[in-house]
Amino acid sequence: MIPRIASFSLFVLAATLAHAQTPAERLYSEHCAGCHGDDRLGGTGPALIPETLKRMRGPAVTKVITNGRPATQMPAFSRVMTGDEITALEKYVKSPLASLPRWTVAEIEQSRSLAADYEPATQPVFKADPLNIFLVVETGDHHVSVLEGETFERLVRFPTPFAVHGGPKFSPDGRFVFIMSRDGWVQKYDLWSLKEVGRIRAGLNSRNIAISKDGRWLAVANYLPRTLTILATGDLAVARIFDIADSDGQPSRVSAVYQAPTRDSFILALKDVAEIWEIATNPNAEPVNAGFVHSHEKGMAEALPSADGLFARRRIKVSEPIDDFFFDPPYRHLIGAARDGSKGVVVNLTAGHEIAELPLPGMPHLGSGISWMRDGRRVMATPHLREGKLSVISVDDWTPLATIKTEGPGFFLRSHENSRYVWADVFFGPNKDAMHIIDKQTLKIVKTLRPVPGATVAHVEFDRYGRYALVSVWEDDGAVIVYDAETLEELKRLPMRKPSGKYNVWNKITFSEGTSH
Ligand code: DHE
Repeated sequence: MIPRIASFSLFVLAATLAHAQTPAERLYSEHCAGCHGDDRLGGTGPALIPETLKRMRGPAVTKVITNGRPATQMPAFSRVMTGDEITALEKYVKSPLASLPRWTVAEIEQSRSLAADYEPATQPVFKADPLNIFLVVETGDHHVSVLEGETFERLVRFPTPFAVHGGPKFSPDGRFVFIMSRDGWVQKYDLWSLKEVGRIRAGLNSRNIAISKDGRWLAVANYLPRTLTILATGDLAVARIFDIADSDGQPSRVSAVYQAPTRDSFILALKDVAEIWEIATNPNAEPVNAGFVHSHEKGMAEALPSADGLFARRRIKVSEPIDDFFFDPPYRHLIGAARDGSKGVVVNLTAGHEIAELPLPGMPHLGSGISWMRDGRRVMATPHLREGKLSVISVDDWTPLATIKTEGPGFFLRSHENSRYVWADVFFGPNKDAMHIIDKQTLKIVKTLRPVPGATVAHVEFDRYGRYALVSVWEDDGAVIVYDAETLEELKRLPMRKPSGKYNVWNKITFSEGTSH
């Protein structure tokens, strides 16, 4: 038996060792924690965790530590740290957190701030059609530019939280927009008064957001913690938090959340478990009667006050985890991608089970899928992240119809009801400067644009009438190029800081078939 005094010393030694900082942790505490948080979960600076940093590929993190970030408070550390220290620090911030962090309702509520100077306008403060304006996310310096849809004049340029990801979501009347960052911040912006309304940190590492059909609720899909946060859109207050776990209690990240307008529900893609969740956003939603389990069931998280009967949830069991969903226009079916990137799985949402499998090798990016009518049949197309091709599929019977060879793997596809063409980028590889224009009927590439040789050219958005197509030159000193969507001639070039997605209010609120939702 160990004498008491010795066991006490061993305890102290173990405790000391447990808290002894490595050199990299010491560097972090000394130089980074003040802005990025003791726990690396962010403060005035962004979270420094692999979930956030993995989108910075190659030596990007080393470069930021060494040189700082222009026009931000991030200083250059090249004079303060040696090269080896910077490498050790980079390794540390890219290492996983020791345990899964919590982010309670109280902490979320504490992060909520509403702008003191915000006054709602009674009409738009500009003359242009408020339903035809564009939002351009400029990831180079974390801003959004708001453009008129006729003249492409910039109405305003406002700062966003760090690293916006996914499409902003608009209230059904197009008046407000909600923007989410990878660090879980949700910003509400009034597109009539051109003023920020407020913001809240709904998660610690988040994927995307969806707004309910009636515009009252905003769902935030989180990786950290393993939750879905539902906010009231009016004042951004927390309405409900769901802990995400399958029926055996296995927790899961939420890959994405989508609005299913015809079903009055949110559909959740889960990363780690073989289930899809549907959450009703209206107590009278048709799916509520189709096997929903009420939300006070065991396993549901903190049940916060909200209107009775809201947010009833249904689990749809699938044979393996699937995510990255494409929905058919009536939202009766979805196709999800299997994890190994070899096939698509079709799920009938009404019946609540899988009905077909499609061979889709090369990692289909179904979230970018769009659909249109061809020879009297509805077809959908999806790019692939690992192969230079687009797959075209019949939505009537889920059979592959054609493969269109491209100059490399693409990320985004776009069209419009009034356009003859599909625009497909080549995001990856040496031909990232190419933009293919594809005839929707012949499925042939009719033109390949190369507006800035060598630069990444990606993501397209149309105006509400389908007359213009806006393309991003996805570089720090980049641009948005406005094309005539019929003649394919360049009309205007607007300088922008690494513009990524562009979003036309009308196309988004009407769920245009040419856009991803
Ligand atoms: Fe995205 C949308 C997932 C990497 C830019 N991306 C989406 C959506 C999902 C998704 C589920 C749909 C959400 C929505 O709009 O509501 N993205 C993923 C990934 O899993 C992936 C491959 C890895 C990851 O790191 O998360 C990924 N995405 C990227 C990027 O590296 C991109 C190019 C740059 C960036 O900003 O991080 C990128 N994703 C975008 C954009 C959209 C998007 C611009 C909105 C597209 C739209 O037109 O609606």
